[in-house]
Amino acid sequence: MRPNIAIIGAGFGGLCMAIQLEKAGIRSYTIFEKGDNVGGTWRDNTYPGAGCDIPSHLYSFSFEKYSSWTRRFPEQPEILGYLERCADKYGVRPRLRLNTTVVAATFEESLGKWRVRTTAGDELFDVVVSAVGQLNRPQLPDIPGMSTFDGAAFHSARWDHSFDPTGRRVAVIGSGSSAAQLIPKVAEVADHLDVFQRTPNWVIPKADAVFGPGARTAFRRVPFLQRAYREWIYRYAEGTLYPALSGGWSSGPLRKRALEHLRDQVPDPLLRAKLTPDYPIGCKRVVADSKFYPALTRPNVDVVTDRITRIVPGGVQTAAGLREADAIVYATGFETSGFLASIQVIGRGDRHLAEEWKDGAEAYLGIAVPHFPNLFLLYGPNTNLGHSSIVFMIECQVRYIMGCLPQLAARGPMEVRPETMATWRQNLEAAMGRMVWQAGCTSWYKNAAGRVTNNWPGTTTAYRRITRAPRPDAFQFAR
Ligand code: N01
Repeated sequence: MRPNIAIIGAGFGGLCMAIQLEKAGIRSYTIFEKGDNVGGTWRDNTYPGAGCDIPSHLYSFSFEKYSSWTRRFPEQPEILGYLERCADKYGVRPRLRLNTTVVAATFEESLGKWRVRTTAGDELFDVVVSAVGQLNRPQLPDIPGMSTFDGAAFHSARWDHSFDPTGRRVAVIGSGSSAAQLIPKVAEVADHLDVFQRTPNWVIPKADAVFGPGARTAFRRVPFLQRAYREWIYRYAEGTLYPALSGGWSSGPLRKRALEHLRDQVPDPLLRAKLTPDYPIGCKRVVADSKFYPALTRPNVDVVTDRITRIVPGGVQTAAGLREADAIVYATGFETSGFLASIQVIGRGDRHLAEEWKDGAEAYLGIAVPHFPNLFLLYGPNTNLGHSSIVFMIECQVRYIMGCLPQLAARGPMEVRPETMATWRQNLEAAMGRMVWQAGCTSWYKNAAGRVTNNWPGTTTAYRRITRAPRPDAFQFAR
């Protein structure tokens, strides 16, 4: 039996799943994509300066290495181009339904199949693979008066390209990774820029570099060189960044490096004080950027730490007074802890995923949920990283799901056992207790109750090991 598979989302995760199915000769799949192109977050985030702080040679599929990356840290158009080429090369486009939003998925017990409801109608599938990502639903703040603002106002992930910041007064609310990338670009052309910072982030330098024609030719002609370079980045992330960003041995040196970076780039002690975090490094996602601090020292830029009280037609009202603005950019992040919240998912016994997850999303290996047979998640709960490439994690998950397909084909719908899940939860909680994310900070790694629902507490090497192949005893089968 060839399972009929619905894939939700055509970003890195959905494309990886589709490509591996193609490679295995399984063409009985459909990718549903709400947007008008592949690319996921790299299609959505087109703000000036958008890019990735994981090196390009690791932030790409292991089976589709690309020798012609033009920079050490890729920018958004180049990543999107890479994903588009992957979709073309592996022939997934004929099975791609663009502009089609999945609104619900219900497991029909009598049929042993999922009924997937999209904006185009209902269809039955044996398997559902969710590849909706963790950073796909922009989060706008809840500030009184937002709708009264007179000028342009938009979220960083919904950049309004009809707005030209040249010579204008711009307010950016938020100072995370997205803000850090767009602020230098906007500051260069704006008349004035106010950066509204609620919490300072730890910022480390980003040692970006251009790969000239010589380097690119060398990577192309000597595949070993490219493999070795990728391996070196991977090992550095695992061996040095992982302990640093999880509260281990190398957090001291990394903290020192961040403070030196601040001292080198921000001469004004008052501004430096505003930008110095008071929580452990790694607790929130560390910003890797070498252009952010210099932008904040420009004469046309102010870092505003006064509490925002409301938005008024002419700008942003703070506890200390009005900051006039022609445009407001909400660089306020994403709704990260809801995972599949935009889709009504109903499993066996009429169980609603939203209800099952009301105290926090969780899944065995981040992939499987009890009572939801043949539903698999990519980049699901507790699989995000602060130190390395999510593409690596996605490849582990796809390989695991590919390993499940023959089992469910032979023995009917498979569902992770509640006792497997309980052991998983216990181990995860024990590991989480050792991580820095629970220290005194707020971050998108946690849900409102403070439970870390997004991050993986181990190394990626450990994750690869435990996801190498599905253990049949972890699951119960219909037959
Ligand atoms: O979002 P964020 P992001 N009033 O959640 C502030 C990846 N990414 O889009 O810290 C005032 O990090 C909030 O303040 P606080 C990367 O994984 C990667 O920047 O909560 N401020 C914070 O400053 C990243 O971590 C890259 O106090 C409010 C900001 O908004 C993730 O995406 C580039 C507020 C949100 O920061 C998300 O990054 C871009 C309010 N009501 C993104 N609400 C790279 O590879 C929120 N804030 C470099």
